Amino acid sequence: MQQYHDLLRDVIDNGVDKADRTGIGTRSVFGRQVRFDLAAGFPLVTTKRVHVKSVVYELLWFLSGSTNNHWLTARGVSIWDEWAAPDGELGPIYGRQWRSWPAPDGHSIDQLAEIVATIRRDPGSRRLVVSAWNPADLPAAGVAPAENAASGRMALAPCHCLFQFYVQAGRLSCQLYQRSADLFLGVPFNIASYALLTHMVAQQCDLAPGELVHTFGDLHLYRNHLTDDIVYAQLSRELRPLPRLDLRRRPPTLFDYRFDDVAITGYDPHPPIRAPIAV
Ligand code: THF
Repeated sequence: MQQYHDLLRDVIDNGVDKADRTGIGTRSVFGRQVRFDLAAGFPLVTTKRVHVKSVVYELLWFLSGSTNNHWLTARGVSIWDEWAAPDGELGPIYGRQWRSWPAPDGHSIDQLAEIVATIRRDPGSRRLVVSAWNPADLPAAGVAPAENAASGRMALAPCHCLFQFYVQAGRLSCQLYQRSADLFLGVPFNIASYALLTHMVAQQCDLAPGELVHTFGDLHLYRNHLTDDIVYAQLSRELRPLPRLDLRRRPPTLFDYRFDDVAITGYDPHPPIRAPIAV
């Protein structure tokens, strides 16, 4: 995960101070790209422990099409608690747009099911794109996330908002465009999540996992993470070997994976580093 450490250094060295929606303030750069060869290991940050259970359940939740935080809390995952309405709703975020994007004529589009079908039928397609950025469902500006969710809008605008698959020589690659990226807390989750999704889609299409290409818009470190016991502590730690990921079973569809299907071995990270999340 040298790439991750290079991004931390890049934002520290080249970032510009910027006020943000949450009021905390960031140091920010615009337009960066890193790539991970999924054959070289599973790209999980090793210089702090990443809570893989939250990553896996969050992805299964997206894949299920659910947008209700109760699904996650029932499984002990609290990473979406800060944004949910009292009934657990987060509005039409990722799960809704991926699995049932509302079409103008009232039917809904299962973007992910169509992607798997298209990769199988026409792997050379240049249209293997999934978008969560649905302008009609974006939150109203200046309204709190839970209030937006309660009124049927997205609690938060999608941060990882578009991804594209690419097949070459029997390998499936994925490129993610992330418009806004919380480098310390969110990005290790986002990398692991899309790496896992790529493994799953590859398995469903009888392909080997290729590369994950991660492209960033506003890449930032929150000011309250730029401290000796958070970001600088992590930068002082030595990288360790990447773990590996195996899918223990091949479920009938992309939507039938279960938590126990995901096996991560050889993960020996440094201890976790706690940091406050910007809401
Ligand atoms: N808001 C902000 N400010 N950053 C984000 O990364 C982010 N997301 C999602 C929506 N809004 C965001 C939520 N994803 C953690 C990790 C990912 C999140 C939210 C929170 C977090 O607190 N991680 C801790 C604890 C892990 C745990 O309890 O499981 C960590 O140490 O990693 C990005 O998509």
